[in-house]
Amino acid sequence: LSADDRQPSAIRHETVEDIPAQAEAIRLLVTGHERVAILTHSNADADAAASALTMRAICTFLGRPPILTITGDTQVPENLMFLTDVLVLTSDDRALEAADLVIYVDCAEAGRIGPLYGAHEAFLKNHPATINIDHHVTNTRFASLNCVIPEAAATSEILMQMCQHLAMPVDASLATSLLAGIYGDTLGLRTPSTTPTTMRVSATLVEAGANIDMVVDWLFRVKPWPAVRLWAAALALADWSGPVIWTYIDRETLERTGSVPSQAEGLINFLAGTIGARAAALAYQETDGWRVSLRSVYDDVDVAELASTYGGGGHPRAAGLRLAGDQSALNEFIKGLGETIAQLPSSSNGTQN
Ligand SMILES: [Mn+2]
Repeated sequence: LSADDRQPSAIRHETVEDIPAQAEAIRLLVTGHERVAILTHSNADADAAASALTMRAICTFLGRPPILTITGDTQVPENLMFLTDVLVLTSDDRALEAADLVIYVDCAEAGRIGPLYGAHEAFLKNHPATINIDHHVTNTRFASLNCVIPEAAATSEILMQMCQHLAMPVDASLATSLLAGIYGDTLGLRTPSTTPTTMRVSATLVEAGANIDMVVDWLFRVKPWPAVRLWAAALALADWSGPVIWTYIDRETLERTGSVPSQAEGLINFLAGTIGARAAALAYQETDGWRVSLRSVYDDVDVAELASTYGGGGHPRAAGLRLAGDQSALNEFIKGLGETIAQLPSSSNGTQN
């Protein structure tokens, strides 16, 4: 496969060079409407939360304070509580259908907003004015205005550049949120997705007063005791399927350890660093099946492509999918995944991360 075959959508996405024109188009759309709703994905991470908060600040700056800023979750994860104004993120969607402009941030597809997509599917699908700002290469370009920049390491990286083009002041607390968004998606500027632009934008945020200590503490160091117990339980179940190292978190484990799925954040990257692994998988049990996260260790394993054969998506080295069924369905999927990856040729330039 050529690079183009592997990423057929890359050609028609936007680039960093498009940001000034995109910022202007977004300004016109926002000021041309009265009731803006901002949506980000469920299982909100730092980039999702920071992007939603920043988009809210942009709309407010443009004279259109949003009627609501929604994440599909019922509660904001504890480790994101340090973000200023994070509690404006709500799962209360009662006012959603009053919105005349709907803005999605950090969502590869509209359905990523979680269960509330199903609850408002007709409204969202047929909405005449929608904006989609994202950095996932698998983005389905579902909105009337799409700003999808896969070369950006985080949606927060795109939004900071938007703020600059809109001449919007970014104070220290918003800068801290944006830096948290970038640090969250790049593990502190350490992933291969980190570019010189990512670093320049981060530097600008530090100049604006972003608190690096606070971001690093809350994203990478501080954790509650139930998270430690969850890691212990999940690591005790870690196993191999060919060159894939994997584990799972079922509902019983969450109950016994008093933890929530977001507390497993970082676990899959920890597993993926195991010598001998070409990929890692972490499955979370949900009410009707499993949500499976995939990471690849080598450039020659494209987990976004593997995930897309199961209706999922993501980045070449970090992707996810949903699986119906019980433990045996998961075991069967993992067995097949191990066999598939074992058959992929190893490239000579594959480097272990
Ligand atoms: Mn992101």
